[in-house]
Amino acid sequence: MSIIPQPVSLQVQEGVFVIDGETSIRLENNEKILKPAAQFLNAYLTQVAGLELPIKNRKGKTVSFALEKIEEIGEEGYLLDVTPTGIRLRANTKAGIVYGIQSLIQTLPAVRTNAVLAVPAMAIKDYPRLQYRGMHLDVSRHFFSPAVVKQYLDLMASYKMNTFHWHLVDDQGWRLEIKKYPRLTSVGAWRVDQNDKVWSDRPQAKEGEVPTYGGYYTQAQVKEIVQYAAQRNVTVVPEIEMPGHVASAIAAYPHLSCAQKPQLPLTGGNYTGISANYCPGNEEVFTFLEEVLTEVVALFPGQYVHIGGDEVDKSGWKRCPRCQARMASENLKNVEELQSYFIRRMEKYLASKNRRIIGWDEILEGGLAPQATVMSWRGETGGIEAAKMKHDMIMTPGNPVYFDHYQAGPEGEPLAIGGFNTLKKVYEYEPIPKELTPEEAKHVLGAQANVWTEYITTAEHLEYMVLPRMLALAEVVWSPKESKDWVSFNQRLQKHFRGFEQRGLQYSPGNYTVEI
Ligand code: TNX
Repeated sequence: MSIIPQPVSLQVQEGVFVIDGETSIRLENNEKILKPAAQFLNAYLTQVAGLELPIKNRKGKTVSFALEKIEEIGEEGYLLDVTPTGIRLRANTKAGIVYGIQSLIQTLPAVRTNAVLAVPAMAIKDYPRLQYRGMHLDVSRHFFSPAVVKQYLDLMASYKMNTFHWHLVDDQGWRLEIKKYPRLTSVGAWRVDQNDKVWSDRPQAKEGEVPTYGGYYTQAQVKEIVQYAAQRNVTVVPEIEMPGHVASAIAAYPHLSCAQKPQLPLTGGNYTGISANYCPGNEEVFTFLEEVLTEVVALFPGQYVHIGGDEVDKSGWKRCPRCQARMASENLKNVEELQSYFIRRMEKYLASKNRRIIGWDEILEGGLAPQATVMSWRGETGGIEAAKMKHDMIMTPGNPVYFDHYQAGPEGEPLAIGGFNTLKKVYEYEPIPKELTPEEAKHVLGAQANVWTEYITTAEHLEYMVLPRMLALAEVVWSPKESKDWVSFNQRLQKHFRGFEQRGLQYSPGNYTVEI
């Protein structure tokens, strides 16, 4: 059996169960909840075998689903029993059923064939180690269509990753339709670089240059994607960057920056300085963001909104009279505290909408907002500090879970941002730091890989950066720590590689062999 991530327990037994035209799906209870899961399985069977199993309460050859109270497997776990006479899948929730189906699917062909669908008899008991199993995607530096996003979600879901961090805002493009502020997408989603293949160091467009590259998601598309994700037990966390990394918003609405000057069109370049930041001295900025966030929370039902907070060049705030006035009136000692003031106001606003914030670890500087969850990217230090302060946190250290970094080479590899995160390094990653007491460790919600796309321009390149490293991360966050086994993982990986080939998915094949 080549299931990834490795289940908590799996016993292979004698014989097989054959799924064929005589097989039906039986919903033992909770029909309304379980029917979409049955349809999900059917969609796969149709794809690989042209089969659609009737969903009815028939005896005989059945794949049966039931929701039951089963203490030991928790919210997302499942029990999957395959015998020569039938398949039975049980869980506490629909999420568990969907994960059981994903494991079942991994025993079936990857593409349409004439092969008999023979599932080996087995008993699986399975549940995740960590509750936050994330994949991030930067759609600002390069835009990826809704179809590509859905494929990304499919890949995530196949490996039981449950949180999609959608980096919708950055300097190089605002990608989310906001009805109240149409220029965010009519202006902020487009840039001038004719050559969108590589990261450019050129922040300024020339007078008269015309934006031609970009794109954005309409609210209708976002709703569909959020629903698509939910069917696969994936929660979408939108990231609305602030107060920095927002040259796109400033290009659309220049009055939101301290300089308040009209901007040249956007480029794909690397932005610094006040033309990339909101002005924390300006009340209009807060009104703007509250109105934007009102539309955001209406689109994304998950509990979290990511408010960014990373890499803000705050030097301009020192020279901005309104920022100085704000600091005086709020009794703020420095610009770090000014950023903290900004984030706290946003946290308060989002709390009034029943949402919690996540921010990059810079939000620790100048004082952490009271309920904030910290995403630790500059190593693990920020995350450790947050956990010690009894704040939830998510581990996303650049080393080893930035998937925009090289995984092999660099010879023969596509141009990447630097760093060297091999498959083995990802596999060996341990997200719970030794420095934490068991009580503090409870604040480690999980881990996430970040995929920044300065150099990633196509769906194929994106697949290549994510496959197979995401599979290693999936095993890190799902499987019991004690069952980690690099050799077994590599053996199981081979079947997944064949599946990627059959589906025409790009992946990095050789990066691990040198290290075994
Ligand atoms: C830093 S990671 C950034 C991103 C870049 C990335 C490149 C983080 C919170 N900010 O804006 O894309 O480095 O690896």
